[in-house]
Amino acid sequence: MRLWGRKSSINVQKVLWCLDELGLEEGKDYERIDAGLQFGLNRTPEFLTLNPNGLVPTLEDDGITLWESNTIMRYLARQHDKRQRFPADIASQYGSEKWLDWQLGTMWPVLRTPFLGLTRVPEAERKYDAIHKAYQEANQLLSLLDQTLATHKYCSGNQFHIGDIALALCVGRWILLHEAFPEKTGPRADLKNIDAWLKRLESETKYSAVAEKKLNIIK
Ligand SMILES: N[C@@H](CCC(=O)N[C@@H](CS)C(=O)NCC(=O)O)C(=O)O
Repeated sequence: MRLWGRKSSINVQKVLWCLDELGLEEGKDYERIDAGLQFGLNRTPEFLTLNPNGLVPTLEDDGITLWESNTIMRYLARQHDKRQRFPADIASQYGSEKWLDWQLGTMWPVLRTPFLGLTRVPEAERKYDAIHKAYQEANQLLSLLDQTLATHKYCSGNQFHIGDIALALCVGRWILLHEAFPEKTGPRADLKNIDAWLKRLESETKYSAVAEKKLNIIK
């Protein structure tokens, strides 16, 4: 198995965390090639035949080439979950699916404005009104997750699933953005169930191995 992608990417981190949960190790069970941002490689003709988007992560496994981080996690959970790390019952599985789509289709499109705006866009070009507005919208959206976590240990029930991986990495960036740029984001919502869920992820899963401790800011 070969994974293309730099470790600092949220979408690569999803796959790394998922591989870790499945007990698959870099160098033993899969090879990882740094690609994207400072490492380049993702626009080479070789890479574009694997992933015409020129984005990471991209996974090659047993003649199958996949891109889209959430799809890669779904594939890994179906194909490589020998120890039943992720529950396969229909309620847990589709509970997780729902949040995976929400993370990609609803949450990240909002959070990417402050994230890219404050970490990748040069300072002179930053649109601070849009950044502030989107961060406040992210507060509202995450209150929906917080409500679910009031009655569930994890996003799809009482067992950890790949939906939690996608969500937690978004939530981690939401926290770090406010820590690094409080005056630009405006207040961060106080969401106690999310706080408790993050602590649970730290103690019961491999979250800490991939979680960013500080924002990766490209000047
Ligand atoms: N929807 C895709 C998005 C992939 C994506 O945007 N990847 C970013 C990194 S998070 C990328 O490759 N950026 C170009 C680069 O790193 O050079 C997924 O979930 O995998």
